[in-house]
Amino acid sequence: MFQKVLVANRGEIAVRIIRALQEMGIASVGVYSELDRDALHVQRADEAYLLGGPTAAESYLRIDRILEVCAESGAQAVHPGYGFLAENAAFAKACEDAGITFIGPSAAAIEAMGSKTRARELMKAAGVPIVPGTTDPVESVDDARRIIQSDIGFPVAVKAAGGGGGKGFRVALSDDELQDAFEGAAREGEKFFGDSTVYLERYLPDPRHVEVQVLADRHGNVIHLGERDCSVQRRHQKLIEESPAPAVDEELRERIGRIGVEAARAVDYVGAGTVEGLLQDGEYFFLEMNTRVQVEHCVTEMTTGVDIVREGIRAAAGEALSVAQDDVVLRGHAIECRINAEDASKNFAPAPGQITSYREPAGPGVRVDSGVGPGSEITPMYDPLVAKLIVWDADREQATQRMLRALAEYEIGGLKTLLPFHAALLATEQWARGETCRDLLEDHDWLKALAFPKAAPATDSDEGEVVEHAYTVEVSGRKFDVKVIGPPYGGAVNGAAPAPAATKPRRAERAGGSGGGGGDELVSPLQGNMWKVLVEQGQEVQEGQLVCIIEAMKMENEIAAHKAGVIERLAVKEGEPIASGATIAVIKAA
Ligand code: MV4
Repeated sequence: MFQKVLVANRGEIAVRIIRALQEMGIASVGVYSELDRDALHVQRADEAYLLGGPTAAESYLRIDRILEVCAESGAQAVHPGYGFLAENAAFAKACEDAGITFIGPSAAAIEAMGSKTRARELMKAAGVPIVPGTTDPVESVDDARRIIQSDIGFPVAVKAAGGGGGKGFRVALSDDELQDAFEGAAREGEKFFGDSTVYLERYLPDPRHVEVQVLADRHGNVIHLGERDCSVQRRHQKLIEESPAPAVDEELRERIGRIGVEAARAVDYVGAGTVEGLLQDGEYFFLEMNTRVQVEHCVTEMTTGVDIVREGIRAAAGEALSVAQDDVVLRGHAIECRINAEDASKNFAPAPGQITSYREPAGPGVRVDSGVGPGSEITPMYDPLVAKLIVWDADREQATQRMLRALAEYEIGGLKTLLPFHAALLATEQWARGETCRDLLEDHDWLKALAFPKAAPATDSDEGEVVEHAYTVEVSGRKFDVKVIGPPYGGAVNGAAPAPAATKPRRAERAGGSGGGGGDELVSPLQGNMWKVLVEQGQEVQEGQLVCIIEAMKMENEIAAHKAGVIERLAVKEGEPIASGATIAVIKAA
C-alpha cells in the first residue's frame, strides 16, 4: 500500500479523499491555488503545496507542477478526484511515465471512453446496448440527413464526440432544425474539447438518467454496486441523485449491473467508474462511461456500505477488491442534494460570496460532504458546489422526510444556496411519484416563488443603515424569539449575540452576489466568457428574463434581468471575456 498520496483536487472531494487516506493510514499531500490558501482541504491535508495562480489553468490543471510536488513531497500516487485532470489521459500517462501511480484506470481506458464514438463502437462490439445511431463520426449535414432518412428518423440527437455530460448536445425535432443542431453541436465540441466531430443518436423523448457504479481491480474482479437515478438535472447539471432508482426493479437492476460490468471489462477498467445510461420504457441504453469517482458516489456508499474511494485506492495499489459481487447487499434508500451557491429563483444564477455563519445538519442517517466552514469564500473561479447533503432511510418516502428535516437544519449564512430549492422540490407531488421533475425545473413561475427575501433599498451613508438583531427572551418562564429592526448599535455584536447569523445587515444585496442590486446596472456575478446575448439595446425586458449566458469553468451560467425595464445600454458582446463585477447592461424602468 502507498505511504503517501497527493490529492490533485480541491473542495469537498479533496476532503473526502483525505478522509479515506487517513483511515487507511496513508499520509495525504494537498495542493492549492492562491485563492485556496485557507480552504478546508488544505487544513485537512497532512502537508500542502501551492500550485500557482487563481485560475484552474494556473493551478489544478498544471500537470508539470503537480508531478513536481509529487517528487518534492515523496507522494507515490495521485488521486485526481473528479473534474480538473480526472479524465485527462495525458495526465494519467505523465504520471505513469514519472513512476507515480494514477489512482484510476489506464490512460488507454480513459482515452477509449473519452471519445464517445469510440466508446459506442467498443460497447457495441462488447454486446452492450447503445442508443441507436452512428458509431462513426458524421462528416456533414448532408450525410446526417441521409443517415437519418435511412436509419434513425426524427427526432434526432446530435452530439459532440469529445463531449459528455450534455456538452455539445443538440436536438433536431425535424429536418428544418437539423442544420442548426449539427452546426451547434460541432461548434460546442470545438470550443470545449477542441474536436468538432459529431455523431447521431435517436432522440429519446422522456428518458430517465440511470447509471451504475462499478469497481474493478487488477486481478480480474469487476463488480457493480447497483444503480443511481440522476434524472433531476437542469442544463445537464445534476441536482438530486438517489439509489435505488425508483423505476428499476430487481430484474432490471441485474441487467443494468451486467451492462456496467461488461462495459468496464471491455476497456480493462481499474478502480471506481460509472456507466451512464438512459432508461426508457424498460429499455436501457449505454450513454457514456465516466472513468473517475463521481460527485454522487455517496448514495451508493450509503445503500451498500462499501467505501468506493477506499476501494479505488486499494485497486490502484494492486490489492484485490474487498467485496465480491455476492457480498453486495443493497439496503434502504439514499438521496443526495447538491447544495450549490446558486439562486434558483433567478435561473440558477451563480451566487458566490463569503459564508458567514455555518452549521451542518446531523442526526440519524445524515451525511454531509462539504469543503467549507464558517468564513469560507465561494469564488466564481471554481464550481459552485458548496456541499453535498446525503441521507439514508429504510425507504424512499422516509428518506425524503429525513432529507426535508436535514435541509431545514442546515444553516448557511451570507450566501444564497439551493437549500430552499431542494426543500421545495422534495415537497412536491412530482417528486413523491418518482417523476423526473423536468417541467418544474423549467417552470419560471414556480422557481420565482423561491426568491430570497428582498433586501431593503440601498442607503448612501451608514447613517440611515438598518440592521436586524435577533434575540431570545424569556417572559414569565416562556421562551420567545424576537427580532429588533433598526439602526445598528455600537456595542459588541459578536461576543454576546446569540449567533453570528442572527445579526444580518439589511442593506441592499451586493450587486455581485445576486446578479443585480437596487440600481439600474446588471452586473456579472462571475468571470468568464460571454457565450450568448439574448437581448438587444432598446428592448423591453421582464424581471427574471434571460439576458445572457456566461460560460465559466465549462458551465453555462444564465444571467437574468434583475428588474423590469428597457435595456438602455448593452455593454457586452458574444465571445468576449467578462470580469466579475463588470456591467452587462443598464436597465431603466420603462
Ligand atoms: C439524451 C437524451 C435523449 N436522447 N440522448 C445526455 C447527457 C445527460 N446530462 C442528459 N443527456 C440526455 N441525452 C438521447 N439520445 C436526453 C438527455 C437528457 C436527460 C436524460 C435523462 C434525464 C434528464 C435529462 C435532461 C436533459 C437531457
